[in-house]
Amino acid sequence: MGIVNATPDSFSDGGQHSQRDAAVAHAQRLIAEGADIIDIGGESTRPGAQPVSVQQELERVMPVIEGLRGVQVPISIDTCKPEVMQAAIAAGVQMVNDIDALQDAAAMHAVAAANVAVCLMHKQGDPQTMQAQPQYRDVVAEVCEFLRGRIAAAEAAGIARVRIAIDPGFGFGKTLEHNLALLRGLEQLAGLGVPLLAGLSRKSMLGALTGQDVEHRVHASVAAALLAVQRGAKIVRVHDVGATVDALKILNAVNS
Ligand code: 7PJ
Repeated sequence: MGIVNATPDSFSDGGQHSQRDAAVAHAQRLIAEGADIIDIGGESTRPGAQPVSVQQELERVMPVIEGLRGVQVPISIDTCKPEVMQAAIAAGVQMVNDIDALQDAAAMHAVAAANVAVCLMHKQGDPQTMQAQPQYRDVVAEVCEFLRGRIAAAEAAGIARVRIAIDPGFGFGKTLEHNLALLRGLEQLAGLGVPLLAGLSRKSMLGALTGQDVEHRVHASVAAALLAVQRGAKIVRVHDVGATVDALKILNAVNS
């Protein structure tokens, strides 16, 4: 899954792809490099980021979605807003990536009413405050229980299991130790029986481990993606698609 940020204040792109044409061109490049899904987001969820309005988010993402009409891979919309989900679904996106795991009833309804896939992600707290003091008794068990509950809620709302993926939400209300525990324990999450998505690309935990700033985390990101796939992740959400695809080709060759 290749990341396309349609935000002026994104985690890692520094607003570089905030213009529609740049974002569309970037997505096309990621597809050429081997991305199987393109994930478009219009609200930065970096720690401390401020929320944006529905209108603002629509203005950022819809032109990019429309600019990618006809591409050969499914498009995912990274949003927790039901209005944005609905508009994106109407424009043809095939997946909703909700860092709020459809806890908003209207979001649950928007996905249930459409025939799209969904990624349910765990987080503790909200982007504004989540990194203040994350606490868990047993982070793997708690994330597992949360995701099990969200799968059940989605199924109860009429979303078939085959449409659901889950994600532990690396960096979303987690310390470095929590993130490492989740990566070590990923197989337990993979055991929940739906495809597991892992998003580690360029995240601050990789900066903490390597001392590299966000522009220089490609190698660490590729290593993290490889480790996640080795532990059962079926989808990796990454910025550096070409490098990750090469690494996964080696892993697949060794495993097959
Ligand atoms: C994730 C995400 C993630 C899913 C972001 C960033 C922060 N969606 N959206 N999983 N992270 N499913 O890319 O660094 O880890 S935004």
